[in-house]
Formats: sequence, structure tokens, C-alpha cells
Amino acid sequence: YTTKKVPTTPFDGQKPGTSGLRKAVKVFQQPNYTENFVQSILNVLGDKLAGSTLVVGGDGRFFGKDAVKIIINMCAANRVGKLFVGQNGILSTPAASCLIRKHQTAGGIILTASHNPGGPDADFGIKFNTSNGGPAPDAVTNQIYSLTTKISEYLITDSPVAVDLSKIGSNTFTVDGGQQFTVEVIDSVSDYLLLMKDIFDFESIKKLLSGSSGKPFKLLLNAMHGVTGPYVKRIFVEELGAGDDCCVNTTPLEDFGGHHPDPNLTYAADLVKAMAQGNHQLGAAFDGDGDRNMILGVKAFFVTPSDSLAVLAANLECIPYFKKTGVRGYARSMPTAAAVDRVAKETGKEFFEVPTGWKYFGNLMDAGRLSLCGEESFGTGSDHIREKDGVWAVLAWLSVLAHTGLGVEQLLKQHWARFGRNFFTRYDYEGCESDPCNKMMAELEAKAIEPSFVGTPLTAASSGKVYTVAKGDNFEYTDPIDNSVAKGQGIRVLFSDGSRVIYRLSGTGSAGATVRLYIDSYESDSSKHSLDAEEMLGPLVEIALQLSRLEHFTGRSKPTVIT
Ligand code: VG1
Ligand code: CO
Repeated sequence: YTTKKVPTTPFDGQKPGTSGLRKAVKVFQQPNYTENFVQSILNVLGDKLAGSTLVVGGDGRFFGKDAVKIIINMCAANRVGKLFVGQNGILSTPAASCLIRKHQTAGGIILTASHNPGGPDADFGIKFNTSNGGPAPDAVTNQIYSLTTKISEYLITDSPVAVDLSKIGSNTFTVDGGQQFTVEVIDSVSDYLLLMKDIFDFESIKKLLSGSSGKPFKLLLNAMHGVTGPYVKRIFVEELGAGDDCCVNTTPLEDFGGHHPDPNLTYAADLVKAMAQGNHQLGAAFDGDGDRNMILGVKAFFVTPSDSLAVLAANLECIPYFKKTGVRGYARSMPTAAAVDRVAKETGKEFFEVPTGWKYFGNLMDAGRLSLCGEESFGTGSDHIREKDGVWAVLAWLSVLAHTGLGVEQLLKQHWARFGRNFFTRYDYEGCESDPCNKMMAELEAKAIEPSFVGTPLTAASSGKVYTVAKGDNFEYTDPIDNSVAKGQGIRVLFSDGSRVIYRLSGTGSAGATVRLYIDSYESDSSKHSLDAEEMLGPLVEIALQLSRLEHFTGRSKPTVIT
């Protein structure tokens, strides 16, 4: 192959958000659009690019295969030495992170828009992960963005590199008469499976699932036609013997069957319905790229992601990996309910509160100060890789259930009795107009930082319940490892009883604005722990809506999704 230089001009808005660049497929399909962004990623590697090794793969959504081919052709022309590519372009986000670390590559390019719908009329995304296996930090994504605004040419081979992505094996080519370029097509699951076997006690999980521990146990996993299908089948059916009927929707589809591949009570309604019949002890669903998980117990008992994190934190000792490494610290993203904080306090571990997005956990993990972390958005994970990990979360839950002999609901109730309960809910208003939402956030920020706001009593009109403001701000985070500062991460209103109301605009949408409203309220009185979360949080929701004038700005009287 020979390399050609293609002249190009910048596209507006190639700014990565919370997790990579996400736009409509049609945007990525414009001539040079994908190429410009990929070249900017490669250029960010600077003198590490020549001869480097990278991992490439994605969640199997529409346009993924085209993007993989473009990346292969561009990497060849840009003097990359080797690519590890998932078979048929398939790699879950956690598997990609695992591969980057295992093969010590310079990074990886992940083709996914995660939980956003897929298909010719839906979304696509490209994400760059650095050599630690984690999403590129802000400094790197800002650099990529800056390069996209100045790009004038990209490099690509004169004809497509002839690799059959369906065939596992190594292919080496000569570029420009000398340079060797290798594409190694690898099994999408194998390395990840080995890592899981290393972390968990598969024998004890097997015993639990087979019912030979004395309790019949049925598992129900919903892969939502995302990338986890092949992982779930290999791990739970083939390795753990859970039986074919333990998983559904395991064929990855380019459009996820037309659904949002998002594991929450709204978009994973199928799982909720099936679990409600009471025949399964544990249910879980995953998102498109396999980094999110939702956990349900018998009769669809819902475990909030914030509680899931706290329960795992309190029970890590039953997982061999943590026995080996010890438990360093815990962390959560700022809007996540503060349940894990209490576990950290009681166990005397370090605790961190970071902005939304997994990239903020990476430095702490690399520095050996963080073992387990999570986000309210159905993300749970540990320092085994540098991404959240849906399948890992289910294995962790099964380990805890096997070890304690308890059911999901029992475990939660015991946890609440010991630590108290954080009631949590999130309201999403999807597809709003951007301008009024920006105005709403500006008005909120002005209110929140006004000194006289502190001490203000806010009353929920319908119940008369009063909450007094203790603090208001726009969340700012200084990374304790490299002192980088992330500003403007969400408006917080903190109340004197420890309750919190948080407002953010999503950074993963492909058009318009999505408002997220998060409500977190702590209750130590165990007689109230079984009350309904919506009911408990009703007054705070009311206050939050009044304070932000959300209906006025968005024109919405109801959220799109409640979790
Ligand atoms: C959302 C979630 C955030 C998560 C991010 C990426 O971001 O709130 O917690 O890290 O998605 O997850 P935002 O900016 O839309 O609120 V994934 O599974 O989409 O990579
Ligand atoms: Co995801």
C-alpha cells in the first residue's frame, strides 16, 4: 500500500463530551468527517504514534464496520505498527479497556455511542482511550478538539487494506515499500473472560447458579441486542453453566432492535416485566457497549446504582481479586447518591467525589488510591480496568449472593439497617431545546451562588415540607493526583439535613439538550426504609422544579425517563 495525503477542512463541533464524540450517523457519514476526527486522535499521540500499537473495536452499531475500516486504512498510512481489532469489529468497552492494559498499547479507539439508539437514523460515536485503558482525560480531549479545528489534511492508504475482519488471525502488510503494519483480528471475548476468571471465584458462582448450594437460583440477563450478548453467552452459559434461558436479546443488532440500549426501568421494561413474575433471583440488563448494568432482585426489586455500589463496597472481601489487592478507596460521581460515603467512613477507607464521567476515576486508580467506584447512571466498576463494567458488576453481585446466602432484597434491607438509606431519583428531560436550557442553568447558578441563598427555607407547596439551604454552587473538582481542575460540573443545592438537589445538562446527547435532575435524601430511621422512593422524594422534587422554573424553560410538565 502507499500513503496518500487528502486535503480537508475542519468541521464545527467535533468536541468530545462526557464520553467521546457522539453525533447522528449521518453526520459521521459526511465525506471526511470521521477521517478528520480519527486523524486528530492519531496526531494527539505525537511522536508515540509511529510504530505504536492500538486497540480498535466497538459495540456493533450501524456504521461501526465502516469506521473500523477507515481507522485501519488511516493507521496504516500514519505509521502505526499494529492494531488489535475485535472480530467483526466487536469489542465491549470494558473488553477494549482490558486489551489496552493487557497488551500495553498506546491506547484504543472505541466505536460506540453507548446507550444512545443505533441505526442509519440514530447515533454513532468515537471515543479515544489512553494507555491506562481509560477514557482520555479532559486535557487530551481538549487537545483532540483543538486539532479538529485546524486540520488541513489526513493520511490514508491509496486502497483499502485487505483484512477479513471475520477471520481471527494476524495479517501483516508493507506500507510505502518498507513500513510493516499488522492487523491482528482477535476473539472479542477471550481476554476479557480470562480477566474475569482471575478476579472471581467461578466455582462458587457455578455452585450458586446450579442450585447445589441448596437454594434454587435462576438468573435472567437482558443484553438488549447490544455488545454484551457474546460475552454473556460465553461467561454465564458456557463457563458458569447457567443454561441457555438465562439470557435474552443476545444477538448484537446494528440498531439494537430499534430500542434505546439503556438499562433502566423505562428502556429495560422487558426485564422488569419478566422479573416481576417472581421466577428469577437476579436480573440484569446492560447498555449498548456493555459498561452499564441494572440489577434487579426477585419480583423486580430495584437496586439503585448508588445502592449497588454501596452494597458491593461493604462486601468486597468475598471477591478473590480484592483479597489479593486489598481495598484502597471508594469513589462516586457527584450526582450519585451518597450511600457509599457511609461505607467508606465506617471502614476507614479513602473516599472521593468526582465529576460525572468515568475519566475522572482513572488517575486515582493509577495512583493506587481507588478500588471501587460507580455512578448513578448504572455504572459500576473497579480498578481491574479503567472503564465501568456491566458483566463484572453481575459477577460481583453473584459473588456476594453466593457468599452471604442472602437474596438481593434481604441484602439491601440489611445494608440499610446498618448504614441508613439514601433515597435517590433522577429525572431526565430528553430532547429539549438548548437555548432555554442554558438560560435555566445560568439562572440557577446565579441563584445558587448568591450568598443570601444559604439559610433560605424552601417549601414544597403541596405538603408544606420545608428544606433549608446549607450551600449552593456549581460543582468544581481538583484532581488530587495531577491538580487539573474541572469546572461547571453541575449546580448543587445542598440542604441542612444532608439532602441534595443537582442539575446538569447531559454531555452524551447528539443534538439539543437533555436536562438531568438528581435528588438524593438520607434517612437513618429504619422504620422508613421500605417506603416508596417517589413518595419520600416528592417534596424535594417539587422544590427542585419550582426553584429551577424547569417547566417554564423546557415546556415539559413530565420527564422523559425517571430512574
Ligand atoms: C451519562 C451519565 C454519566 C456516564 C456517561 C457515559 O453522561 O450521566 O454518568 O458516565 O453518560 O456513560 P451525561 O453527560 O449524559 O449525563 V456511557 O455508558 O454513555 O459511556
Ligand atoms: Co455505555
